[in-house]
Amino acid sequence: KKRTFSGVQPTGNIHLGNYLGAIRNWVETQDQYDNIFCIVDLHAITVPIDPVELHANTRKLAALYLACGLDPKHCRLFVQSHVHEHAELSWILNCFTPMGWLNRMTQFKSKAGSNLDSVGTGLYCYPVLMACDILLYHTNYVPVGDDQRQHVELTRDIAIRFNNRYKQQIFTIPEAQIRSVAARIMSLTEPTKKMSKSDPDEGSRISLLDTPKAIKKKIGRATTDSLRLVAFDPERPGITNLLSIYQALTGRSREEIEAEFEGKGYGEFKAALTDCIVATLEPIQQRYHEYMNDLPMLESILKEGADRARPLAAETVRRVKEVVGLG
Ligand code: AQP
Repeated sequence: KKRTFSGVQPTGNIHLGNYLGAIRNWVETQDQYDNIFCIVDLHAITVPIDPVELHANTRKLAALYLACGLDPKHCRLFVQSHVHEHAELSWILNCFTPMGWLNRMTQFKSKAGSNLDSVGTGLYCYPVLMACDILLYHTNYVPVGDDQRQHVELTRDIAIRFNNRYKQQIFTIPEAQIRSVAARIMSLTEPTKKMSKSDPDEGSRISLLDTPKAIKKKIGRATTDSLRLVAFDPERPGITNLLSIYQALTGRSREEIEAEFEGKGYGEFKAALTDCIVATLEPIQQRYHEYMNDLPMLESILKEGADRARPLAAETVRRVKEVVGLG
């Protein structure tokens, strides 16, 4: 079987963008691949984060992975910092990655802004750590949202450069797997920005743990426009974003959806969208609480996942150190 690797940062409550752009796709194809899914806590410390919150978020995210349908029988599911080879390979590959390549990464530019005196160098080197996550496991496919396309390209470039330098196929060259629907869910309040966990405005995203009341309120307040026409239109990012969420959740085509709401107003569409989101999230939330009520079981799933991932990572690091001349 081909191998997939992907992860989410435990930086807060995961949202519909993370679910539709990434996790749901992992669940759908988990029978087809040899899967490795990680909670990337080393990535989470590239920005300031409270230690108690980080620890709790890591368990919550594990419970959400399982609640969304990831099955430990079909995947190695673990916490990145439990397999120390991620950090070890990261130092080595940092030494091989030109700064010019990292200077082009748009995520660093948008997250660091003009605060170069205060952001840590970890934020700058974040894409190299992500490359290590992927390359450690000879990953073939990386199922991610559209915002991660550039980082997967960089991973390929690093792998090719390293293989060429040592004239050996040390790393497998991975490919990004990005769906055409819901690859980039936008903020509900500012639909030209992507929906993000770190947006200070709670109203900008639907968290997977939001109550039906909160969902109704957020969708009700979501930015649209004055045209009152329920149709996909790149010139109208607000309504198009809401329609894309509806499309992803219902699996219907754009034409079917536009026909369904022909002659109807935004109120009617928003009510249907709210019902659809609530119906999707209710069973996930129920299972989430069941997992959170059995933390020892959750810990044992994560331990087993790390124990099954570590030998693969250790073998890659062993080969890398050998060709580099370390040890
Ligand atoms: N808005 C989005 N639409 C579709 N996919 C998305 N993803 C993130 N936002 C969207 C995908 O979710 C996976 C995990 O993302 P992450 O936690 O590693 O970090 P991120 O991309 O930086 O996501 P956030 O929510 O914006 O987190 P913060 O605010 O903490 O940085 C990835 O596959 C990503 O593509």
